[in-house]
Amino acid sequence: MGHYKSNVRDLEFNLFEVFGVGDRLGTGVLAESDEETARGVLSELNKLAVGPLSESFVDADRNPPEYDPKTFSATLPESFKKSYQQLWDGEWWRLGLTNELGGFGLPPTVQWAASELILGANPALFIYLAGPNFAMVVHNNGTEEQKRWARLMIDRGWGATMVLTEPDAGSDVGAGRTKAVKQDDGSWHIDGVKRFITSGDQDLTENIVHLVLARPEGHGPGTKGLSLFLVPKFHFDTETGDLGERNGAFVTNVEHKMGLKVSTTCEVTFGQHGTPAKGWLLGEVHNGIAQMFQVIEYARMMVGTKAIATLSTGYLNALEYAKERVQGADLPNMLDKTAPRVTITHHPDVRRSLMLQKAYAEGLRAVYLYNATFQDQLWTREGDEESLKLAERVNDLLLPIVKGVGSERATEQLVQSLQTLGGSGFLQDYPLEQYIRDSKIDSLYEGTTAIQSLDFFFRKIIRDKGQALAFVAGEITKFLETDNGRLKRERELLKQALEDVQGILGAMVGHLTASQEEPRSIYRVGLHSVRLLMATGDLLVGWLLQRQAEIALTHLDAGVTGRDKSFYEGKVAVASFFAKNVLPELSAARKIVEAADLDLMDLDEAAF
Ligand code: ST9
Ligand code: FAD
Repeated sequence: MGHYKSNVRDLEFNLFEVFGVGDRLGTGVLAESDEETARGVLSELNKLAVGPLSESFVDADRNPPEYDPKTFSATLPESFKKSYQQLWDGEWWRLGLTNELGGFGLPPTVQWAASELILGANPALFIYLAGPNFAMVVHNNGTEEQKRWARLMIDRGWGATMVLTEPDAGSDVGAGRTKAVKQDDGSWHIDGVKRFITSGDQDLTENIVHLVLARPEGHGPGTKGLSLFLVPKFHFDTETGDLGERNGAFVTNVEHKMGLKVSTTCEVTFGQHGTPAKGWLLGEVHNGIAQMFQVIEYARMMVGTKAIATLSTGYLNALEYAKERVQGADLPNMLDKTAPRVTITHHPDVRRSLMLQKAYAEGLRAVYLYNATFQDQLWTREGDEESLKLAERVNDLLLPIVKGVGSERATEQLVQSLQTLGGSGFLQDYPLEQYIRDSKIDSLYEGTTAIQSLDFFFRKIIRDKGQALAFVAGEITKFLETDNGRLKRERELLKQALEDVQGILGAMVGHLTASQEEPRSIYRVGLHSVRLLMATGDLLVGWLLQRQAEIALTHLDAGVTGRDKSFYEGKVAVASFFAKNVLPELSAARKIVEAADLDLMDLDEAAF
């Protein structure tokens, strides 16, 4: 058996029982798919994920890519290339594409549910599949000529990268210095050094198209002065796609990393090795940062889903181990040295930890799929302009939660999954240590958690005038109003949690307003923005787990038996546990934010 433990049952429960995705299928752009198609996709992909895709997970970690500075090239391990080929041959790269570009005609909810299987089995495989999806962005923004290039990218299976970061421009993308100089033939010469570029080189695909942010000469500072250029590794015949000369974008280093080693992280040097790095302005318009954010939004959702996928397989591995491992006596018998030894699932602390892992794994899965329901609406374009605008806003609001909270909770809870295995968890015989190493990156790239929290507060709440947040809060309130006499205590706790998050937000808005008089007051926002992000994440997890529990109760009332009974009982238990053990912590968070002071900002750096 491979390392990967998927949870297709929970994916299907979310899709078809909680979010009613089946109702959308069969019409418009989804005309070709029905519930059976969607279930079939999950089932087929699951076979691949637990089998061939996860097979190279360990080998590719122990035998990471090799870099040859003489040829500026990176070579991936054979085992990994085999897994990639299977994914490619199965045409799974079509999953995220629109019908026009050869997609399967499935909505984003199903796409992301299916993606979880790849991301949990072997995340780097998914990341190397970026070509077709990035081609879609090229297609959506490109000139007629560039639309043809997008098709070549798809048809010929080229790789693609997103190129923003530089040594002095990480979170602060606008500090980028790479420049672009216009040529007489309409192309541009790119000049500069980018770092940390994922998939910058590999030997899986014949060509790579880099999507590069660079500053055209004479353009202003910051992100608004950046434009997006298409810079291929090899020039190509724009009719046939046949490869020509090498372009001047060279990988000049591949980083040695803590985890996710098979995903190459490259320094890419443009135009500094005797060959110009020719690029073409995307869509012939200077709108680089907005265009790049179309890629970033997809990638942030991907990163959050990756983290949650890893958390889920981590939990299921821990659970399997705990059910087998016999150690110690049951607590009531602790004084009886002859008492029978029990499996560790009998120990209260192990139960507590497993249930918390389950709560975040399943609750955050529900959060990312809830987010994807709004992407579904944008995908099908159903509803009037106003409801589409709202869907866009809510999607924007939820992305930093999926990315920021998903990655932080995954890191935290995967450490607990490892803990469940005791000393064995520390060994490479089990996948937990690699899960932790491979998923730590998720809170760093695509905008660190601090950046997600600032995006959440300033852009997604304040700039939005709280409209998207009010909608989600309204949905929670509606749920609370449909009291059916069950899980009463849990609902009360959820109501309190909603009030607490509103209290945290109210206090932060107060700090922001006060900054008009006293500019330093804005530090109070910065000191607590991550707390707000995490608290909102807990609120959403608590709410969605309770929504799931309601559905589970109706099945239990109807007398389901066997594995279904256990599944639904688990849903009720986890919602109740989370409400009683985690949601009350939001009241403390609220008190902390309400009492925010500036002591930390006043402190001399030397005192740290
Ligand atoms: C990276 C890559 O880390 C990591 C992994 C890559 C993996 C790629 C592979 C993907 C997988 C694909 C696979 C598909 C396979 C499918 C197969 C299926 C089987 N939303 O606030 P301002 C825009 S890459 C939208 O003033 P500053 C907006 O245009 C590196 N747009 O910002 C705005 O203008 P306006 C990632 C946004 O102060 C403009 O920016 N690096 C948003 O100038 C300026 O906004 C980072 O993420 C948004 N949320 O700059 C950097 N925010 O206001 C993190 C901004 O007029 N740093 N815009 O609308 C930040 O995000 C900073 O906040 C900053 C600040 C750079 C935006
Ligand atoms: P910094 O920006 O220097 O941040 C350091 C610390 O300061 C962080 O904790 C951060 O949260 C905090 N901080 C910084 N600014 C603020 C602020 N304003 N408010 C509060 N806190 C702040 N980039 C690409 O362009 N393409 C890629 O494909 C890509 N892939 C990557 C793959 C890997 C493995 C890695 C490690 C990085 C990758 N990156 C990529 C770069 C990645 O997006 C950046 O590392 C990330 O955005 C953070 O930038 P930085 O590392 O320079 O950290």
